[in-house]
Amino acid sequence: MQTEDSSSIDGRKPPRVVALSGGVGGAKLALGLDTVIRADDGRLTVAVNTGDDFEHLGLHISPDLDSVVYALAGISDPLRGWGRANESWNFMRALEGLGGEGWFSLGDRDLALHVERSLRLRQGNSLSHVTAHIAARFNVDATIMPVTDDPVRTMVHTDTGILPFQRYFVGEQCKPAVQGISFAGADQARANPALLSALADPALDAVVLCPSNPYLSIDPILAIPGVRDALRRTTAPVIAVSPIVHGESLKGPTAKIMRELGIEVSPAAIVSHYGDLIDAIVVDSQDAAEAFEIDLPVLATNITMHCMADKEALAREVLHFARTFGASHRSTLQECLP
Ligand code: FO1
Repeated sequence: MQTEDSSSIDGRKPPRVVALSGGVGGAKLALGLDTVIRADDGRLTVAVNTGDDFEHLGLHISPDLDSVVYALAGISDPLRGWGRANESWNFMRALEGLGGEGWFSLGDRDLALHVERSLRLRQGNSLSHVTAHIAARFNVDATIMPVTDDPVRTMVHTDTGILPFQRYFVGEQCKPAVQGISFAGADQARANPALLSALADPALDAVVLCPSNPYLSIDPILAIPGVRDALRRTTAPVIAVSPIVHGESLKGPTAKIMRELGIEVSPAAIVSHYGDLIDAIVVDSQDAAEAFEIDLPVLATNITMHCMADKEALAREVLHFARTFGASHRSTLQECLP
């Protein structure tokens, strides 16, 4: 069992970290973690939500995987967060000129990735394999993997009916009121064995739940059989970074969805949503006064990542936080597991 003195975070030995992430918001922290961990010769594994994936124009689109890959490759669009920087839109214009579907925008450079991925999948390669190939082509060091190679599709139950995720998110701009969320295929999906083995690694230093939407982006990961159990059994501290700051979302519709589902919009509600899966939470300094409501170790710091320095600073703080309480807290929990 690890002790604080032998911890590998803060440069004593190369840190090993697993991050669970959705798309744009999670990718920001994943980039900070990657930069900090690489500087220490450590190893980052990012397991990414695939509930947003869909077939579009005959192509397999994996938006969250792509947001993470592009971010870690340093080529993501800095304003949109999704897709590539310096993008051109000739394909979309040409498609619309033909009367084709224009509601989901595929940039020319981005399109190349979807074509190549779809081809490789059709040739029988797994999504993990194809993702690893793409990440390598972009010189990404971190291991980026889909949480499963099997199809899982997030379905948003709204006041206007049940919508596939991208129809709700992009097509309807998240306007319909959410009444529930389900993950088609999750029950039958097999968790990525590489994720399970990374979580079972006794040398793992931390598991970070990125500040992605817990309901739309992290829950589809947790819905895959075996993932919750692996999180409960990992010897590393599991730390969530709050997606809520001062009653609003860091990014996207998290706060809106919480309100629609009748959930108080606060970091404390995020803690109760994750329940016994997490050992600690990182909240924004603006929510520091709420820490007393949370029955877990809380770090209050600046979690709004506006620039690269913010991303790295938050990553450093999360990893330091993991070291300061992690090992002893986790070993106590392990003694309680059957
Ligand atoms: N988001 C949008 O709001 N509009 C789009 O047209 C759009 C296209 C798109 C294409 C490729 C891709 O990888 C992502 C794209 N996204 C778009 C983002 C994506 O829908 C969401 O950010 C995620 O699914 C939520 O995490």
